[in-house]
Amino acid sequence: MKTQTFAGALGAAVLFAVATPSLAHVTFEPGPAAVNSTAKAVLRIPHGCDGQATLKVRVRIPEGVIAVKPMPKAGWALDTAQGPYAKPSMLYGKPVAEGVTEIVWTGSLPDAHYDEFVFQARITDAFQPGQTVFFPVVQECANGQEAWTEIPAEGQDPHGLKMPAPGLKLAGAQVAAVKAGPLTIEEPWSRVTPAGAKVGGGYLRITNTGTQPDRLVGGTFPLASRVEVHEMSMSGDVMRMKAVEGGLAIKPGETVELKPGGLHLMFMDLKEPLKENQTLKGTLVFEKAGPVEVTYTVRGMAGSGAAAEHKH
Ligand SMILES: [Cu+2]
Repeated sequence: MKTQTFAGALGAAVLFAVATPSLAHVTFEPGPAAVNSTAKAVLRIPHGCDGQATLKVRVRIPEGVIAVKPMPKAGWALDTAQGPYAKPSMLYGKPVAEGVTEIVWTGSLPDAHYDEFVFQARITDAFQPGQTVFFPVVQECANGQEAWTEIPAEGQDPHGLKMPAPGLKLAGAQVAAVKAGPLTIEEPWSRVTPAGAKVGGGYLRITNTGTQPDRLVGGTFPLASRVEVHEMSMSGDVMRMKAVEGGLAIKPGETVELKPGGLHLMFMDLKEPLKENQTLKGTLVFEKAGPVEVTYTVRGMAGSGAAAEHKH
């Protein structure tokens, strides 16, 4: 079925990809991916090989990535190579010793066009949170190839590479819950903001394990002039947000979740945009528990919670 092995394609690519002008790279669309979870990978092919149409897109699956399912594409033949993994992984309590090692889409994509190739894959704990998983990709054209197969060494800046393999960035490690007296604060996060945006959102969970109520009355955020607690409310048919008067009550035994589309913190007068994977230390101020330091992780637009943005 296949005309050439991946290794053969790589060898040939060394000969062909010499005088390729530097163009937009083959990359993955940013999206949520994490250790021990299934990621949807959307590979973006922005151009052909030196003006020629792309006839094949080959994606090599790295060790530690299992349960791969490519999405069929109209007009493209889909083929996979299967093989044993160097090290079996556990999936739902069962060892998985083999699976897809390469995906090949065969069709035609003119150089002037752009397209996306999709697969889902489970990222095992062979990877660390915060790491990038690189998938070497070869574009084959009638008379040449583009081999996006360079993987940066640890600590090396991938921007220095000529033909970098596209990578899926894994979410960082979960920050441990913060305790402040009877209050537990979990998973503080924020979201990337577009350039020029004046406000950002802050999300987290607060649980009151004590016997007395407390109130979240404010906080600080390093890039904002002030922090407000907002709630959403309907005004006619329009969802609006407004500051919670007198602070947010956290009753004994209650967990209050601040999330997109609901109660949230609003970081006002942002001095600069929030960037993906940034971590920012801020504080929450409670009436009784006082100020508590929390670290926000900035997630991408597709980050968890984006789906909750729809209006109820
Ligand atoms: Cu708001």
